Amino acid sequence: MFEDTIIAISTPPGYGGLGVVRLSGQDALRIAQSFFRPRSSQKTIPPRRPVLGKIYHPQEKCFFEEALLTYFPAPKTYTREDVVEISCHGSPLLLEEIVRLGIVAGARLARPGEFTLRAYLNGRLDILQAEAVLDLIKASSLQQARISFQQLEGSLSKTFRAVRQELIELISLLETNIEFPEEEVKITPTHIEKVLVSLINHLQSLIQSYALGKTFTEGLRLAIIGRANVGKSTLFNALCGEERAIVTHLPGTTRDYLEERILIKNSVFRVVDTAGLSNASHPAEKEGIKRSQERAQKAEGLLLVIDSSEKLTEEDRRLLHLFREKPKLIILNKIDRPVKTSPQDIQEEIPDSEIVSISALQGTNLTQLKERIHEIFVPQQDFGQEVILHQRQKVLLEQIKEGLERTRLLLKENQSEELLAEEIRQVFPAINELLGEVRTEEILENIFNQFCIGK
Ligand SMILES: Nc1nc2c(ncn2[C@@H]2O[C@H](COP(=O)(O)OP(=O)(O)OP(=O)(O)O)[C@@H](O)[C@H]2O)c(=O)[nH]1
Ligand SMILES: [Mg+2]
Repeated sequence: MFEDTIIAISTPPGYGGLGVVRLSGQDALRIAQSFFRPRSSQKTIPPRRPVLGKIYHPQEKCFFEEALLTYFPAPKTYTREDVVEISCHGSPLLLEEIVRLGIVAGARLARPGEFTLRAYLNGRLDILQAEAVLDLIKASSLQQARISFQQLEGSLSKTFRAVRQELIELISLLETNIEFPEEEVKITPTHIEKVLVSLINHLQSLIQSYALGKTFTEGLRLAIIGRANVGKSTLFNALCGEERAIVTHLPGTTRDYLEERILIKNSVFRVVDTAGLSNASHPAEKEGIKRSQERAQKAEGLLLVIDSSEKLTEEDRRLLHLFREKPKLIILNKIDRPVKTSPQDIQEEIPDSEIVSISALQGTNLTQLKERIHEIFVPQQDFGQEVILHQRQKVLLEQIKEGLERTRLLLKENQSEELLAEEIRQVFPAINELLGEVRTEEILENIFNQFCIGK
């Protein structure tokens, strides 16, 4: 429990019909009563019931606002501490004056996210639920709100705890073998392999769901790359439905990247136009190319544009082989002209590549292109409630999965059970961090600094 009592305006800045000031901490009620006078003659404030009253200014000795006060005694509150909510007119001046009176009476101004931080530190929410609070406030689609709400109710925490439980069981299986080597109960490597594979698949599905999660939140980033003059900016404009980027017949037109949000079948994408990746001479062009490469690196998917009216160049080939780990759609552009590079030519270079032929200039096959974008970059499976919305979670899940894959390799090499168990133990810090059970200042700061004051 914390010594001090915090106070903040919990409604957004600006004028509104209503505004709410919230206090949390052991002195919440005493502090509120220093400036709040109930209308009726009642002496005590009943819990969880709004009480009508007036705000009194002790220094100016006057009443200046009418308000409703609700007192929520600990521990059944958002922060598990005593909480008082004062709702009055949504005037920034009045609300700030109430906060000031609270501070005079001994409260401290809350930092961003501090109410939720207390809820977390007092064990009311785990870290995944705290993240879900933020997601819910910032939800950019109803789908995201639905998922965040389920996660706030603990769905994701339950999933991750189950994963941890399975790991613990796996270790105890291995330990049974270590302790009773000659018993009948001996667990076979096939069985261990089965448990490992099922866990790895589950983790893989969680990791993949991040791409779906992104299309509900800020949008999945797709970088349009390709050598100069192949029609990247023309395609970018066609996808955005407006003339956003400058197009000329000269190579090296785009020098800085541009980004736009587009919606395909309810999924949000952030399409990035980049500078043509080629040998540039002008310093601005060089810098543009460097930034383009960084953008491509950061993107979740790539749209690689190739000019089908020209023969494949060395540069095209290099780009085809670049970023092999990223999902990529190859776009053969300018099919309104005689074709010199066909889908077959690309398949010969990279078998099984995803290709679509278009004319960005004339708008040919754009609908088909959008459908392919959706198919390739948005995972099509149904993840149910298990959708990851945070990179933090994805990175930790990847670490856990890698650890299990190493364990699987050791199993294949017929290594001892001790070694396998040891390898699995290595992933526990990651899963505990995922659940917020190891606290580092850095994680807490990263998460709670994204909150607004008053939440
Ligand atoms: N015929 C034809 N011309 C096209 C097509 N798409 C783009 N172009 C033309 O190709 C030229 C280059 O187009 P941009 O969109 O500027 O190409 P870019 O890849 O962005 O070029 P940089 O920014 O210099 O890397 C322009 O003259 C476009 O009009 C197409 O589908 N067909
Ligand atoms: Mg361009």
